[in-house]
Amino acid sequence: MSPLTATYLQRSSTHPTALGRTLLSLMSRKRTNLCISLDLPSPSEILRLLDILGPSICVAKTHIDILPFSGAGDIAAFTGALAALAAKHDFLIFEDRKFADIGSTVKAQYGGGVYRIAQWAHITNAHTVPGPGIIDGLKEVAATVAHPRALLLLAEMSSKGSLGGGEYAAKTLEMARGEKEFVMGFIAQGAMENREGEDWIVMTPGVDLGRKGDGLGQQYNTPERIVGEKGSDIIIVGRGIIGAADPVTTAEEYRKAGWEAYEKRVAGGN
Ligand code: 5BU
Repeated sequence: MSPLTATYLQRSSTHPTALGRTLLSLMSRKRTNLCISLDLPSPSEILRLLDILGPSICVAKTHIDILPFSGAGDIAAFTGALAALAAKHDFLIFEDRKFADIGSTVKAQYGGGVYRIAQWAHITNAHTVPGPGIIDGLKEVAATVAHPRALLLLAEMSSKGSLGGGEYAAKTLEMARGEKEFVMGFIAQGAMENREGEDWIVMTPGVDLGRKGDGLGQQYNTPERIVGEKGSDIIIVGRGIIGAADPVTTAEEYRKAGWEAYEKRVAGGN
């Protein structure tokens, strides 16, 4: 059955990556394909929001390097609290790091520095500009961590004038095909080609129920278009929710919109 018409539950028993199976299963259980993007300057505000938004989301996306930590102790306290919330509310953590260097350098960046991303982020992502060595470098670090880790490759970005998509996305797909146990899927604006036995989980940023853009190149589409028509699996929403007067009610609106688009899509295949 095609991943476009199979349910998340069906895919949760067959997905090639351990983390993909975990993710699809919790999405099905919680009835959510919403990833919240927590682009806020305050670690305590992020934790506060996550505790109330936790039931509505499948993934929490961070940009750890926009936070004003004063030392390694602060960072460890924050990532420890993130992990506790992920366990409490049953969601995964995705550090949107967008690695973009040679294998040897990304290995040091993913495993080391002050952030030690591989220790606490279930999922991270990478550009494919450097070629397949970037995947090898990240994979070596992931293999040293006790828990499953997965990578998303950036095939296509949401922003205006992006150089991704088209031939770039096709070449990115070829790179992923050699790495089915670590590469869980893609960041793209819609489904990628799935050959027999493949099941790429696609996460899509640039989602908003009202606005079309942000004046700085971001371009928005609705959950219906992204999940229903274009076949993506997970919507990533930032300012649409964290900028709203009532983030909990608004997150539920996005969760419902994303979920209904998914249900319609899988029903269409039967
Ligand atoms: P927004 O507030 O919903 O526009 O936030 C979108 C988030 O997704 C933000 O953290 C971006 O860094 C991230 N993003 C994106 O907008 N577009 C992309 O193609 C990729 C990431 Br990859």
